[in-house]
Order: sequence, then structure tokens, then C-alpha cells
Amino acid sequence: MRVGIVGLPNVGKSTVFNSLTKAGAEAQNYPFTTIDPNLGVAVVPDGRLDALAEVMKSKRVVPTTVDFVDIAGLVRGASTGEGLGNQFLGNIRECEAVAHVVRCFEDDNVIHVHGGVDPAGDIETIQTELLLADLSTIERRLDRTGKAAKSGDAKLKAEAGELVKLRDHLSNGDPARTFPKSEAAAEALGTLITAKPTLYVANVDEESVADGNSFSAEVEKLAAREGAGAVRLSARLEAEIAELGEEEAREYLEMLGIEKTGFEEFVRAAYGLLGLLTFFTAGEKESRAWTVQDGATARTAAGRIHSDMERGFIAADVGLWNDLVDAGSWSKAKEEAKVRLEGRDYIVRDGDTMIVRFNV
Ligand SMILES: Nc1nc2c(ncn2[C@@H]2O[C@H](COP(=O)(O)OP(=O)(O)O)[C@@H](O)[C@H]2O)c(=O)[nH]1
Ligand SMILES: [Mg+2]
Repeated sequence: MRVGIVGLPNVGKSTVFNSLTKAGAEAQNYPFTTIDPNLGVAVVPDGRLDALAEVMKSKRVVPTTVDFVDIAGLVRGASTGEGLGNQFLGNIRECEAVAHVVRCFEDDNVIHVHGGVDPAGDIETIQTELLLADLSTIERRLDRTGKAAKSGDAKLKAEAGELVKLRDHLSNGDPARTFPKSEAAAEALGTLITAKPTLYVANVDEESVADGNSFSAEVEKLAAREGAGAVRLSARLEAEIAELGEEEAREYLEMLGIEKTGFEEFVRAAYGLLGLLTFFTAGEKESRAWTVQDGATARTAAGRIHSDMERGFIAADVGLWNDLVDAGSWSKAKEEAKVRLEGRDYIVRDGDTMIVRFNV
């Protein structure tokens, strides 16, 4: 999964990016951190995986990861090539989801590009650039499809009709994510930035993490209105936590009255928005978390692990992670009838733990 971090300059994007990728790398002693200055890998914290690895006495624990791209400051006019305009829009197109960082902290030492802290105004500025970029994509497509539809092709005609509606929707200031899904519009929607699942990140002061402030409340309200998710975190606090060891970090969070780091909330919300779920493989050699789309079959999930497993799939032993942890081993769980043998079309559930039987 790749998430692009966008937002106006000086809202805390790089601070969020650095703490997310650094925290993951250090907490799990992960072998790779920042691939290039703007692309980083963050480990997804998952207590279920840790519990499985412990009872299985796994030699290796491999969590899933999320890639983050710190997308350079978007400014007014980007959709027409202002600033890093086009390059920046291209970077967002390569992402599956967008995290939009919004400044919700006051600090006279950090210049705000448009004067004061104004979440709704900031969101509108960014959204306008993204909508304009999408509009020009749709105009071009409509031009092509409209001409081709003159041949009388029913499918093309249907698409052209949908594109007109989609153009009006975008012109009206509404993101493509809230456009009613239809088969005729599906391909066009796949090319649009504002169709991507979006998570607003309200970057608040340390003191406002627990209860939020009036700015973050504004962000949450706007997100709900336009089919996006919202999380609240303090980039500065996350950066401090990323410098601490695991034990120290826990104590610090406790002192602040917070249960989870902003990153954990962030990842959870992103998984929900993208319709992702986690399944596990667990044994003495290795316990590992894997990500698939909600609705994936056992065979598709097996393909995540290895293409041979998908090709030669026979069946899978499947048990819920907590049943395996309670039983303490695969053989004990089988004795207790907590493990089922499932076929290729079985729909994988979040938390399933699998052993794939295959033959190539
Ligand atoms: N007071 C305060 N300052 C912050 C916070 N988050 C970021 N900053 C500061 O704001 C400035 C810009 O942050 P940066 O992450 O570089 O913003 P970017 O331009 O969006 O990448 C830096 O000086 C940060 O230290 C925060 O939560 N509170
Ligand atoms: Mg930056």
C-alpha cells in the first residue's frame, strides 16, 4: 500500500513522514528505512502478530508495511504547473490513498502560507487544485469518448453520458469519491486523484492530542461531509516518540493519557478506507502479517505469499489468530477443532491464520 502525504507548505507533512518511517524502522529493527528522501517504509504495528510469534517461538517476525511518499508542497496554481505542479500531481497518481495533513496548531514561529490557521480554507485550496487537475483529465477523456461514441457504440455512449455527469460533479466542487459508482464511469474514476480514498490528518499541538481543539473538530466535520476519514495527531509529539525506545515510549504515552500513537490510529484508518485486511502465517521459522483486499479468496491470499502457492493451490488450514494463541500450537488447535480445511473460494477474514497446501 502506498500513501501520498499532501498538504500546504509548513503544515507538518515532513515531520509526519519522518516520524512514521523512523518509528517503524526503529521499533521493529527493520532492515530498510527511507528509500529516498521522499519515499519511506513504515512498519504496521500489530499486537496479534506479536502474540502469534510468541507462542510459536518464531525465529523471525515480519510485519506488513505501508509506503509513504512525502509529496512536496502543493501551492495555489499547482494544477497549471505552478511550483512543482505537474510532478507533484504525477506522484499522487502513483499512490493508492492520500493523507492530507492540515495545520491545526498555532505557533508564531512557524509561518502559515496564507496568514492564520484556517483548516477549512487550507483544505479548500488543496482540494481546488486536485479538482482542477481531475477536471482537465475528464475534459480530455470526454473529448475522445464523445468523438468515438459517434460510431453508435452503446458502451461508449453510456460512458460519455457518465463523463458529462462526472464533469459537472467536479465543477461543482465535489470530489470524485462522492460520485455514484457505475460501471460506465469506473475506468474514468480510476484515473482521478479525488477518487482516491482520503484521510485527513489534523496536526494539533501536544496539549490537544487527547481531546482535540476547535480546528481539528472543523477538519473532522469536513471529512465526514465528503466521504473521507479523519485522524488527529501531533506531528511534533510523534517525532519525539520516534526517538524513544519501546518502553520509554509506552510510559510517555501513558503520561499524556493516550493509548496508541497517532501512527497506529492512522494505519488503522487507512486500512478501513482502503478496504484492506490482515491475515497471518505462523510457525517456528517465521510469523508474518500479510495484507489483502477485503473479499479476497484463500487462493488469492496464497498468491500474496508466493505465486506458486496460488498456481498450485489445493487447500488451506485456517484458524483465527486468537484461537491459535489460546491453543499454543497448530496441532493443539487442530485437536480442539479450531482449525478448518478450506478450499480455494473461501473468503479470508481479518485475523485468519493460514497454512497453504499446494502442489506445483
Ligand atoms: N508547534 C508545532 N510545530 C510543528 C508541528 N508540526 C510541525 N511543526 C513545525 O512546523 C514546521 C514545518 O514542518 P514540516 O514538517 O517541515 O512541514 P511541511 O512543509 O508540511 O513538510 C517545522 O518547523 C516543524 O517543526 C506541531 O505539531 N506543533
Ligand atoms: Mg516538507
